[in-house]
Amino acid sequence: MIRIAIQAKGRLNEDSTLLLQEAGISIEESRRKLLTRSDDFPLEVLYLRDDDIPHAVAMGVADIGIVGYNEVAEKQPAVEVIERLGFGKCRLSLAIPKSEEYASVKYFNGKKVATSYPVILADYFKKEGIKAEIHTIAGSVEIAPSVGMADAIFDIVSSGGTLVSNGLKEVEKVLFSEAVLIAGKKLSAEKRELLDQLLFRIRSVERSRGMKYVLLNIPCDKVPEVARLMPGMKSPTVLPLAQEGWCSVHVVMREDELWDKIGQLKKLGAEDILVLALEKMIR
Ligand code: PRT
Ligand code: ZN
Repeated sequence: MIRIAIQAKGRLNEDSTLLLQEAGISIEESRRKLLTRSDDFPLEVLYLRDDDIPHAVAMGVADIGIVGYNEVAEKQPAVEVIERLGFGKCRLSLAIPKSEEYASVKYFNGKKVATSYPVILADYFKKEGIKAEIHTIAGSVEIAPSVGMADAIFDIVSSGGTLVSNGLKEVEKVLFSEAVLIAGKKLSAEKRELLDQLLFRIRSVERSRGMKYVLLNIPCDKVPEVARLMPGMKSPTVLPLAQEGWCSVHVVMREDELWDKIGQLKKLGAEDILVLALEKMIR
């Protein structure tokens, strides 16, 4: 049995649950408690606040966890970062009132900066040789300058909308973050084995992200050119159509590359291009 800690409520909860589900591990919503067992994998899910996850994993209360990298960087728990998970993307940035002039990070010398991430910020200022006052607050960091509590803030930014609506501008991007899978450093051999199985499944899901299964019809004499354009995983699957001289080509490819290639495919005479969702790529 392996125990994973995920966020109980908040921005990472839905994507964390979805990732487990896509990896074939279902947790019934109706049975959701603080601790829930999955029916189809020897896994328990512990629902916690994101702030508590790094420590819970370091202490062995949970064996593994899904949490924002920003929390790991701030709390510096004794855990291993096993895998970046590609969701919950954001950055930790310095922001100042938009009317202020800004030339370089030296701006922050002698300034008072409000944040919930004092460790990361102190590290950054030290590296940059800046002497500033760090004022730690738990929430609503973005209003600190307008109420006279600080000159600047250091906070999480994703779209930037919150900064704009508080009359602030982003001037330094300090740390890029996304959800990560973390693990305790002293897992038993049995738990390691389960972690490896879980990781194998997660990677198969991740590999299929942004990938599509594409089918198209093409005159058979054009197949070699299509194969050059879209090599697929090994090479495309080619099947004859009932209509003589025509073939069906099947290939797995990145969706963003597909749009670049549609024009060339059309020129080669491709017809009836079908783009299907891909759930998993197991290697
Ligand atoms: O209750 P609990 O303590 O578990 O949750 P929480 O409220 O502390 O965290 P939550 O759910 O807000 O965020 C969890 C994790 O999501 C964070 O630790 C980050 O790793 C990640 N994440 C991704 C974000 C954002 N994007 C984000 N935009 N966390 C917070 N924000 C906030 C930010 O603080 C700011 O107030 O959203 C605002 C900025 O958003 P924009 O889009 O206006 O720039
Ligand atoms: Zn939190």
